[in-house]
Amino acid sequence: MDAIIRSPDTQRQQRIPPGQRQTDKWPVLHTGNVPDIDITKWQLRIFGLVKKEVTVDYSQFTALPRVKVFSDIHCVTHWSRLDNLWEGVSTGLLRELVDIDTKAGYAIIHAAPHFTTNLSLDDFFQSDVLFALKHNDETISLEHGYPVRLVVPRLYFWKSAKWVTGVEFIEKDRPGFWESNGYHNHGDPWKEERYSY
Ligand SMILES: Nc1nc2c(c(=O)[nH]1)N[C@H]1C(S)=C(S)[C@@H](COP(=O)(O)O)O[C@H]1N2
Ligand SMILES: [Mo]
Repeated sequence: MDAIIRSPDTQRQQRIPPGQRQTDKWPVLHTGNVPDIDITKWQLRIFGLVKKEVTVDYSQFTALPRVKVFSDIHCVTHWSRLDNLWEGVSTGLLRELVDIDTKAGYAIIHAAPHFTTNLSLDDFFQSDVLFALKHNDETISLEHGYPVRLVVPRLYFWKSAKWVTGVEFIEKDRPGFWESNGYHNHGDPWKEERYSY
């Protein structure tokens, strides 16, 4: 594995964005129930504006090359958790699995149970964005998104979908679950892009 990728927020002098408080705990937040995961049936489907869609199972996914990312978590509910070490598969690796249409501008992340979130391809393919399998050297727990959660360090944590099942490439932006329910479409914590009203 290559060197640890340091998310830019961890290099700031002042690491706590406006309106946030630091916590050492890691709260659990989501809509709906924690899903039942049968790892023998888990799949990641990469579809939409791609030449040929691809589905990988858990053993194929865990055999992909990995990266480590060091990042801070900023939740829109005002807590920030610093110094997280993630291990998993870089979103950039998807470009080797599928041929993405040049018309694609956005990615919709699909997750259990019936969760979605939207990202511009610019945000989705930042070098510190990954599909995490581990947090601080331990397998991600079920409540935090086992087997695979997206981690988007530069945006509020609701973009970091737990229990990921698919990535859909689309041309025009489409709000996801929280983005349709009052959260900001983008979610930059340094600009306090919290809500859309
Ligand atoms: N599948 C799924 N992922 C999700 C959510 C959800 O409701 N479903 N909620 C998001 C929100 S609002 C937050 S704040 C973070 C919380 O992650 P944590 O429970 O690991 O702290 O997960 C995000 N990912
Ligand atoms: Mo949240």
